Amino acid sequence: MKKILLLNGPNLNLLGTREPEKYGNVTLNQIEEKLRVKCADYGVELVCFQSNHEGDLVDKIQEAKNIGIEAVIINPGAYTHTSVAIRDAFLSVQIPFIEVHLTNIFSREPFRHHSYLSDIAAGCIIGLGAKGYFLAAETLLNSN
Ligand code: CA2
Repeated sequence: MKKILLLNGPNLNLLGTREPEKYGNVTLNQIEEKLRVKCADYGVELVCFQSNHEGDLVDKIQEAKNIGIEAVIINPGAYTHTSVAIRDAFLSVQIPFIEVHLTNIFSREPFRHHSYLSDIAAGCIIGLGAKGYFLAAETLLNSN
């Protein structure tokens, strides 16, 4: 594994600044930096991208193929529950991805119980806070 893409969807740029009781008090920048260092320890480059716009996330997934990304860690935010476009992008590029959610979406409102991505994900890590991103990275870094 040489290159991993970390994707975060809408509102995750607010991490660590609002609703800490729900989403924790670590910022997205802090998560990205720690993950970058962890990946570098394994000689892997981590590419980070966050957007509040669905099409930007689709563009990044399409582009991933052309820049040699071998796996994706994604928290699609609210697009988890709505985005056929992000699902189709993953189906088209055929790059394995791990879906991460900070909160346990199954203990929240019923509309959060369905994900358009989970059935095509390599794995899902749900409800473990920011640790979920690190568990996803460790899994990829220790795979061949
Ligand atoms: O639990 C998760 O990681 C979610 O993907 C978070 C999304 C939510 O729509 C999904 O159902 C589950 C919401 C992200 C909002 O992020 C914020 C972070 C800090 C402050 C406010 C919002």
